[in-house]
Amino acid sequence: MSDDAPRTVRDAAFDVLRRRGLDRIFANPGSTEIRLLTDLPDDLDFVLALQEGSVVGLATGYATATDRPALVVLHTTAGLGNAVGALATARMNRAPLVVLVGQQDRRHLASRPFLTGDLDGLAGSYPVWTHAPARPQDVPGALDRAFHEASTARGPAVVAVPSDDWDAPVDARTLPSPVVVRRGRGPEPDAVAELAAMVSAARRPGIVVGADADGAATWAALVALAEHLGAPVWQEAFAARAGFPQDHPLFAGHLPPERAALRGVLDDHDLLLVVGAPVFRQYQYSPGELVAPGTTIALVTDDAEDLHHSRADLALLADPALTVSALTAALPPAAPSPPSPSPSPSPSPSPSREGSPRADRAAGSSPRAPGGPLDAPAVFTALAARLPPDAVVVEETPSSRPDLHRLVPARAPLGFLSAAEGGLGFGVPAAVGVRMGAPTRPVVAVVGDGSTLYGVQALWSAAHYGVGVLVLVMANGRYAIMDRLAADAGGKAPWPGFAEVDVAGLATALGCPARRVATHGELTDLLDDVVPGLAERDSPLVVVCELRR
Ligand SMILES: Cc1ncc(C[n+]2csc(CCOP(=O)(O)OP(=O)(O)O)c2C)c(N)n1
Ligand SMILES: [Mg+2]
Repeated sequence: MSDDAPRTVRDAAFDVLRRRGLDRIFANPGSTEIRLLTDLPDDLDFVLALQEGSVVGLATGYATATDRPALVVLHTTAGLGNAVGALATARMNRAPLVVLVGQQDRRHLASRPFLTGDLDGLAGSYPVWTHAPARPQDVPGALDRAFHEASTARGPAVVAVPSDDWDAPVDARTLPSPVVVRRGRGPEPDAVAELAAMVSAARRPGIVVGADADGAATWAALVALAEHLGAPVWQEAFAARAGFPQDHPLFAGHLPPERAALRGVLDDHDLLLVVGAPVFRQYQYSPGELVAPGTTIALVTDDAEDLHHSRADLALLADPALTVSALTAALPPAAPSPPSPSPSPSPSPSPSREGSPRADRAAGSSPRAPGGPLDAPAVFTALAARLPPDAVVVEETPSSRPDLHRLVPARAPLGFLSAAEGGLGFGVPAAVGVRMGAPTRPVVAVVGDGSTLYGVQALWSAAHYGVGVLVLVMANGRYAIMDRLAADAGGKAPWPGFAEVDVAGLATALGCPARRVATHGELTDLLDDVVPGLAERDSPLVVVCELRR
């Protein structure tokens, strides 16, 4: 060991963090992390959130926007326990996180002191890796491995570190982990040929894209393929991200999350090529097959979990962009007059079906009286008319999500983001984290009033750290979607509304500027004022849209 070797486990751990670009610590601190966090070196940023769901939500947004692992520090059982729902979302959203959880001092863990954490298994199977280093000297290597685990499996990797480990001397510089990792991602040529034969044989192929197709390279590859085939492109139901430019003429809308409707939308097609999505994401159960008999399904995904539970005739586990590009190159040249991109309103499905957004989009844009009351379509139409194409819309507005999909198309990669499994409390913190990670992109969170309350502390972080995110709160004073589900079930909901909750007041109390708008004119005036400056904003703004009740 040379003279300049790190002296302590803490020094060596910081070197690992620096080397891996984990230079921003999203945290809520406790006594078990004091030795780690006190006198943090200047080149490591600390970002406080006031509850662990928001800590992890911020980090998830940040990791998503930067496309790199983000670092989270949580406080033993209480911190990790509070964070579990958000860690599950990070896993489902494929957000790589290195999660360091503080533990009591090793030297008396056996006698179960105050703040001992029974951490093993606390987050269930949601982490991609969970580890308690055997010795203090193993901590730096464990953090390096957590970085690799999080990157490869795309989810949270959890390392529990006892509080006394940080001061222990290090005994070696060489970590038991690779310095550089290059992941093989491309498809096998034979597999591409097999897929190309299947696609060429199809009379009328359709394409379904999912959250794992979100990225510039995959979008470009899918546009080229869709145009080559003249095939319509649907977005998977309840997607966390957009897999295709939703203003493209071949975009056919969002698939319904239920089998009978799904069969109706897709029944024209003898082949479905699914890219970066499970086959198919369902919500409410309905009986029957996913697709009509005789429909062939090919799946291209780099997510083994999705692949393993997907119904498919052929599945390729490989990078979607590389595979789709290779597929297009392997297809015969397009016919001289291919089916041209369908003119508006929609390619194949009839306007009454899900999957034909543009007709509805047009309907939603009818002029509104300036003094007229607000409803969700009015808010989304006004927003869509003003948003620049590179805007990021973070969604958590359960009863009006379909309206948002119809009226606000994602026009750039990362143009749309939501929680993949529907756990509320993601929207506000994730939007703040996205804006931290993509500081030049306009970021708008569109959140229900109930949803806002699950992650409301993140507004303090946004205000404190000068994060210029716009949060549009759809204030209907209740859990509208839950009320609707209870009514559909033919019964009476026992939960009350919460119209007296003053979300703008809460935001202000957290140090976050807030406004209320109740008419169309108030909304459009405010959006005209705020949206053009979104890319440059350095403070958050909450706009509570008081919807007609
Ligand atoms: C953490 C969590 N708790 C509860 C739920 C169940 N849930 C789904 S939607 C919803 C109500 C959302 O209310 P709000 O954000 O006001 O949207 P609205 O339905 O009014 O559009 C609830 C409680 C959930 N998805 N996640
Ligand atoms: Mg509501």
